[in-house]
Amino acid sequence: MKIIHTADLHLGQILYQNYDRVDEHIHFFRQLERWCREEQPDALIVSGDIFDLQQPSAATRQFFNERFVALARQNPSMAMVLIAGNHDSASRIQADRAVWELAGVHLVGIAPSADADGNDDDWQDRYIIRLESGFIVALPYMTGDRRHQVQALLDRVAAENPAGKPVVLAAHLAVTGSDLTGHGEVGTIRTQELATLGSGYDYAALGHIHKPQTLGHPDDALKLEAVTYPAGAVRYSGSALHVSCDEAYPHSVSLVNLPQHGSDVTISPLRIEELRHFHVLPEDGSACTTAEEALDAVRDFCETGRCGYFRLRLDFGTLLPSNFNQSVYELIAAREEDVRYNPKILWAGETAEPDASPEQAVFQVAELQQMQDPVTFIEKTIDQYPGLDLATVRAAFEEVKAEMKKKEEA
Ligand SMILES: [Mn+2]
Repeated sequence: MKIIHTADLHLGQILYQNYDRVDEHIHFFRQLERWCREEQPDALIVSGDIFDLQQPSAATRQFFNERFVALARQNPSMAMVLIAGNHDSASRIQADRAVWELAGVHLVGIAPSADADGNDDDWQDRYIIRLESGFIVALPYMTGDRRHQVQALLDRVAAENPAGKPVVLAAHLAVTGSDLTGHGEVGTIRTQELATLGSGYDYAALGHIHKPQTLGHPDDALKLEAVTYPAGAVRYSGSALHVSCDEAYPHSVSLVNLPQHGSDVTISPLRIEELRHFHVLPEDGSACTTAEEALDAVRDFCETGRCGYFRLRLDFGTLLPSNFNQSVYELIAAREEDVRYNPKILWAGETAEPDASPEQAVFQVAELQQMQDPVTFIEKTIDQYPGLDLATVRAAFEEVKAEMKKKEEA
């Protein structure tokens, strides 16, 4: 069995409130299509976070439809398995399942419930994809521990598999002990023990962590040659694009060869060439100490024909005029297709926190969804609103709340 494993496409992502990434995604899909054509895998697995938002725009949905229909047409014998990640709407992904089955694309959106009975075939069939070449157990993002359900699925596959075909598990989660470098949710990210994925698979095709890595083999993380592991290998393919500028390591999709159940697994990373790189200016690792110096660095970047995303590294003591960002946007205006600005400054110097980064999310999506009080949100993001008086905001919200209560009672 041969699979291509990718994850975390984040289709529809808008970066820095400003930049559409559709051309970068087109560039990614061209490479993916070429790899599928050349390698003729039995299956293409997308391990969650297909979309960046729960309700992607019509244009983003159209993009998804066109790209996956093109892949299906090009590779009629290749199965595709796509699971929902935490960024996706489980029910929306699930809702499209029946239509996509016609094209050989298996969408799995909704996770098994905690009380799903291990012996009821009906629920199990939603998560087991039976191919000529092997089995894929496809688990979308799960908010609770589902180890009993996962093991029940793997046990059922084992019972159906006297021929010893390879078994692949697809899932979207952060496994304890994985390398979260550059991941936007470090510090707040919830990890789960690998044991919750049960046993009986030959390869676990994971999504959620954007850095490519095979669990338990940190030295292999950025290798681009084929590496063979004993059965039971667990890998994050990594995201399709650099989702933030903290992810400046090479990205890849994983080509995986599984001869049979229980035998060694060979993983070959296929390096993704990105359309736009991420840069920090100045590129020599130093920090600018004046606004003029920073603007010169931007001008130099533009005039030397460089392209990609950039952010500036400034000394912590640097004073910036209030129209600084405006000046940067004016400098890059003539090259807006190629040069893109991340306005969050990287502050260098004694008071700067080494781990603080603008892409570091303050919340997990789930946390945000559960957040009831807007003041909680403002409190947690207070550093983004310089000059905002929290006491006044609190008082204003109290006033609104009181007013709404009055209306309800009326
Ligand atoms: Mn994710």
